[in-house]
Amino acid sequence: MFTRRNLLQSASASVALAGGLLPPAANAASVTLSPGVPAGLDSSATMATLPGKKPLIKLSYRPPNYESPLEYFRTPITANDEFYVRYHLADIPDIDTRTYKIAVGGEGANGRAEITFDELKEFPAYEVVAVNQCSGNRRGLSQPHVPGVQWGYGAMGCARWKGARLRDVLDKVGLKTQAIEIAFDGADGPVFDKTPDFIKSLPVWKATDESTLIAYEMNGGTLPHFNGYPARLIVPGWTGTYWMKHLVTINALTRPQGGFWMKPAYRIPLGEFPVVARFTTQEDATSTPITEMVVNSLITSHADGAKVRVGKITVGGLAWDAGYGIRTVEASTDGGGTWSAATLGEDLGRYAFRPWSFDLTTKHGKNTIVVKATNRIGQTQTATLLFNGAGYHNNVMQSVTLNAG
Ligand SMILES: Nc1nc2c(c(=O)[nH]1)N[C@H]1C(S)=C(S)[C@@H](COP(=O)(O)O)O[C@H]1N2
Ligand SMILES: [Mo]
Repeated sequence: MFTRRNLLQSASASVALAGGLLPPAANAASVTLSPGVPAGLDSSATMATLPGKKPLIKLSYRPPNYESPLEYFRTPITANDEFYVRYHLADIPDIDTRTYKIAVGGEGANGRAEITFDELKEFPAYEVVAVNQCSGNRRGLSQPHVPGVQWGYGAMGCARWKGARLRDVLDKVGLKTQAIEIAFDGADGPVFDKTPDFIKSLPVWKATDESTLIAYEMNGGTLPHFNGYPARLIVPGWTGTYWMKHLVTINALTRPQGGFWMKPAYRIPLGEFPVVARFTTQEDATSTPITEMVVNSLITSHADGAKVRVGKITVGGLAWDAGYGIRTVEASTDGGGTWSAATLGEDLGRYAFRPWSFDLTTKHGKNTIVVKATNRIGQTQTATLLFNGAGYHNNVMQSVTLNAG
């Protein structure tokens, strides 16, 4: 069990290991679990099955946080029942589409509207294949460790989403010129009063992008309960935190949304990461909300330590970025000394997982393969972690060691 106490102990132990040179957010004195994460967080990952899902790696039960195992990433589309689940709040209602409504308004809107599920489906429908990745994917690999859900590699998935454009829905009420952000709330709520409700906002430019959807279909089926049934926001290119599930409220704002989940939560140090998309109305002197994903890749054909034969084998996996598009995936079998291009697979769109494969000849014993992706604007993965106190944006090049024999 991972209790508050041993989390604090492990945090102070890593402070000691690092000689106290940690950024303030990771200091033992300031370590608190995010309000959505209960004290009973389970550090020993176990496979568990939520209703309607295949087994996933359970990291916490209340709220439910379950990641997908490596085997579910052998295809560029993640099946609905294999898709990861991330919640901050434990009270997740069962929604009846006959009574479900989305309320649209706010002081930055010219009017108000209530949109029923049937009305949502009457808007022109659009589809996008897009990766939904939690900002904290791979947080559990952060050295030194940081508090929060200890995700491995599987807090991500890619699906074909279908729904109405958010901008068409906003057109129903009309935006005032003073509108700067659009804020979203879902039907889930906190179990304890002290946990702030999960409210997120987007800058108007991203909210009204043609690819930002309110989706009611995922891979041709309804959304699974745990992935936002009956409708959720799809924000291609941006991390999962903005992809509001069980969407029930949309408010146009003339001032920055001031809730906990916009600040201090989900922030990165200003200027640390090479991201293009800015959320200027939320920036302060030292931090910015996390926005778009950094370029990344994952070897999914083999787990680290897998047994393979001596001779020709094919290693494969996925690459993705914020939607600039993957230009190359390269692999190295000499620890990064020399790199060879992998073959890119099917292109399902610029926001999708891009499959790749790489042929190599193994020698008897240990064979280590490192992979890195580069996108069309020249961004690539880092060799070492760009540390931040929340464990976001981990795109360290991954390596696996295969045992040939
Ligand atoms: N209503 C609601 N929507 C939410 C959240 C939440 O806690 N409640 N978590 C967000 C976060 S942080 C992530 S990473 C994604 C995860 O989407 P998934 O659970 O469908 O995989 O949902 C987002 N939308
Ligand atoms: Mo997330």
